Amino acid sequence: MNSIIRIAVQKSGRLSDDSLALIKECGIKFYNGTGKLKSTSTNFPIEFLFLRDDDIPGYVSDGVADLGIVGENELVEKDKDVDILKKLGFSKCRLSLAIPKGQEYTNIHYFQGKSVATSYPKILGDYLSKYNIQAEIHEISGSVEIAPSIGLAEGICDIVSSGSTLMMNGLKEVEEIFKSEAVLIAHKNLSEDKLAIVEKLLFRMNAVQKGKSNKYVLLNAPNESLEKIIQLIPGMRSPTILPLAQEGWSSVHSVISEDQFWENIEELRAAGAEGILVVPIEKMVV
Ligand code: PRT
Ligand code: ZN
Repeated sequence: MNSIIRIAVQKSGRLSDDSLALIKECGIKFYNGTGKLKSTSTNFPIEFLFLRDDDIPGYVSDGVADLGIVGENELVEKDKDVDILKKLGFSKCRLSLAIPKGQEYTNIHYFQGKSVATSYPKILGDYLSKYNIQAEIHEISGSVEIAPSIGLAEGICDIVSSGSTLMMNGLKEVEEIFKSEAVLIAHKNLSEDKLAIVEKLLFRMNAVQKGKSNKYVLLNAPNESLEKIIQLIPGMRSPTILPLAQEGWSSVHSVISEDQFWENIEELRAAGAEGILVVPIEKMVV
């Protein structure tokens, strides 16, 4: 029988859209109608399990799923033994300690003897014990941010992204204890057959990620500044140079990371580059 791998993705929530978009960008076709718990791709040997994110680390460590996409915060909290294959760059957030806005805060010793509400008792407990702080940890599964205002706890430890939930609840962030993003995880000891499929999937994911972080740049430049411009946008092997119809000018085509582009743009213009076009790249294999 031909091998197939099984990947666990969040059924509905903050990870779902980006997880499925990434898989689609890898050219993998599948149907995920609402309410479906399982689906199989029509053009790649992969099967999907749609689950709550809390269950994904456990399914992957047990081997019910071979792969999973989950937030690092959830993975570390669940403390399951799996391999992290790749950081995926989406669902970025941080796990932070917060206290009522009016309270004065100096350092982590503020929490000595205090009560803190959280859905992440393990990560918080490990962090506090690193600083030898004894605090009472109240584990609650949701709406952590209202705990101080209803008298359940003196502080909270919760996921923060924009910070607006904390602000709306009269809280201020005082310590960042963990940075998180979505990761691709794998069951330990996958068979050779399954590993070969995982390799193919990783190859595609890398091509998609590389494409996203790079741009195709086209610009016009006077021939005397070509040397300088080639230094600024060296490209994959080297840029393509094509003569313009106008004497003494060339069109330069190259690939550059988006960050690098913004860093070099002033120098490119100073060197005489004009008519600069920046075009997205769908996939990139180097
Ligand atoms: O139903 P299921 O159990 O699958 O989902 P869930 O409700 O447990 O998780 P979900 O979908 O809310 O989040 C999934 C993952 O997304 C988390 O484990 C994080 O890795 C990541 N993530 C990224 C976030 C946020 N950003 C986020 N902002 N998870 C939660 N939040 C919440 C946070 O709990 C707080 O209530 O958003 C609020 C804070 O946001 P800001 O922007 O106001 O600071
Ligand atoms: Zn959850």
